[in-house]
Amino acid sequence: MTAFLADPLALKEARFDWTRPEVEAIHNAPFNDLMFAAQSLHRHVHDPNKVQKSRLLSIKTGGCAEDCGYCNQSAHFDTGLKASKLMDPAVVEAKAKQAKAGGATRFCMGAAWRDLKARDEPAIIEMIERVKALGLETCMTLGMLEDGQAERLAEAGLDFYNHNLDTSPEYYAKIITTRTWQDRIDTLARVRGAGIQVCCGGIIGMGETQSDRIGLLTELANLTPHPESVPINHLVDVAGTPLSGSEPLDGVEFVRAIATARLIMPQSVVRLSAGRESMSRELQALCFLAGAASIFVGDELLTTPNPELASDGALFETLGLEGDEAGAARRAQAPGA
Ligand code: SAM
Ligand code: DTB
Ligand code: SF4
Repeated sequence: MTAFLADPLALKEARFDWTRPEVEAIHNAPFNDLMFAAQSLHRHVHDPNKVQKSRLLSIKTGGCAEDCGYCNQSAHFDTGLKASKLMDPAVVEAKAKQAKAGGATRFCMGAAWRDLKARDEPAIIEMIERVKALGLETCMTLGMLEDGQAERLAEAGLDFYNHNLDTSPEYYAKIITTRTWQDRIDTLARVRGAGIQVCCGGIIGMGETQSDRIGLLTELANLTPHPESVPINHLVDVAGTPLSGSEPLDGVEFVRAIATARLIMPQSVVRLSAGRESMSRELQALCFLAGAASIFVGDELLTTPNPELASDGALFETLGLEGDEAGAARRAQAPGA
């Protein structure tokens, strides 16, 4: 057995110098060893029966200038999606209230933008203030940020900014050509510099190799400090996008990615994000066992379907899971508080 898995609790001290062969040794360990280690570390650092319910809202849909090969919202592909303008902050607040009433403790707002424009900042700031005032943990994903913008979002009270690395550095250029890997790193540095917590993960099931998945996980784990939040998405297949028709990833391989993320970023909240609509209950249960501690609830992600609230309620009941109100309250305080 790889030495890392023989003593998983030793991994609770975060490291930022992971090599690919080390991450590969964890990822490809015998499945039972990997799962036992991931769950052992998970329950040592996190509450094993708490899974946060998060809710997404598309605050500006479609017509995006970027060409991310997986995305329903890119103007480069004909997916039949109806584009819309930036939502009114009062409408966003009403949606956030509904989300809270449905049990969500985190509200994630996403805009189909390449970057945040100065003219949209006042509305964005008002959204953050209104949602924050409801007592929800707030997250936004608005594309690239310039100097000064992250500071203004932080001042408005934003808890998290989501900006994903998406895939390995080698596979990246096959998925997106309109912005570089370095652009993403620069935006992440601005978010971190402004004191906003970082939400950064990726998508798997895009036809990448196992080595790409290990590469993505290694890059995430070498961000210093680690992202506080690590969404692991499975590709949602959208007809009309270049990645439509990709072979869905084997479930065991998906769970290995979650368990590896859990072990190499011990304090982070690993989130089982997009793609649950096509996962069995048993596969999702394995993801929780591997250390996933959040899901998106509600019947829509940003623009694609997600399981009904009632079926997730039944899943929580079957597995004896509870929401994570205390964790959300803690994370909604300023970082380091
Ligand atoms: N436009 C902004 C950006 O890309 O930075 C924010 C919104 S974008 C939809 C946020 C993330 O959602 C992407 O980085 C990607 O990881 C994820 N995503 C988008 N479409 C997806 C799909 N079809 N399946 C899985 N994840 C997807
Ligand atoms: C993330 O990593 N997953 C969420 C969130 N960040 C913004 C987005 C998933 C989008 C799935 C495709 C859609 O519904 O358009
Ligand atoms: Fe635009 Fe974001 Fe979709 Fe890329 S992922 S096309 S940046 S909305």
